[in-house]
Amino acid sequence: MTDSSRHGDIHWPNTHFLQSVADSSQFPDIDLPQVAVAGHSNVGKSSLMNALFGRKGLVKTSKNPGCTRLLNLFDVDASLLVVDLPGYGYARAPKKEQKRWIHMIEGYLAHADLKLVLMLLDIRHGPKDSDLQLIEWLNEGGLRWLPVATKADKLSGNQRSKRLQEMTDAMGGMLSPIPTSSFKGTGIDTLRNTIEQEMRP
Ligand SMILES: Nc1nc2c(ncn2[C@@H]2O[C@H](COP(=O)(O)OP(=O)(O)OP(=O)(O)O)[C@@H](O)[C@H]2O)c(=O)[nH]1
Ligand SMILES: [Mg+2]
Repeated sequence: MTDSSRHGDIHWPNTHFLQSVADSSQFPDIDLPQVAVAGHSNVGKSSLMNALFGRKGLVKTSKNPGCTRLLNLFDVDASLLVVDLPGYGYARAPKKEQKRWIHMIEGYLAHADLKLVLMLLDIRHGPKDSDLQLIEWLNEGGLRWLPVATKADKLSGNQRSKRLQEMTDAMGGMLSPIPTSSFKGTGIDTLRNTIEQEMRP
């Protein structure tokens, strides 16, 4: 059985939660390729991970922004480490707390042995200034990132294509977001396959 057929369309069944860490210094010594899931608070990071894993409640989600406050590590088939990051840009969080989050996210991104950052953008609103700042920061650091549009179910087909083009243009025209809906399952297989391709040496 090849790697791609083992993972591919069967929802990464052997996924489990490893641990939560407050910063990169607490990171366990794990020799697996890492994928980080980044994006604005409430953009749908944790929901997208549940969809990718095919497991509804594995990653905690919430309609209140700021649900994920630590780095949560998930092991996929003992061959991939997926890291759920706290969302940034949650305006109502105390300033001190916001700074702590940004510090934690950038500290992790700078030090982790990352293969890929999934940059999640709400198909209706993104990219916001804070997203563009992070993208610039990732580009400067030479980190590989891929845009993923979330909540595609919120728009009709026509609006969706229009927004995807606008998002592509706003990010410099090089990468177009993969449209996804964690609710409907749209784009989830495509994203899973894309991640696997990116992990190949
Ligand atoms: N319509 C729709 N809503 C979604 C989708 N994915 C997530 N949501 C909703 O968006 C809200 C936030 O989802 P989360 O997955 O917790 O978002 P998050 O980015 O992890 O949020 P933080 O941990 O606070 O940064 C919840 O109310 C979800 O139900 C989607 O595909 N479609
Ligand atoms: Mg979350």
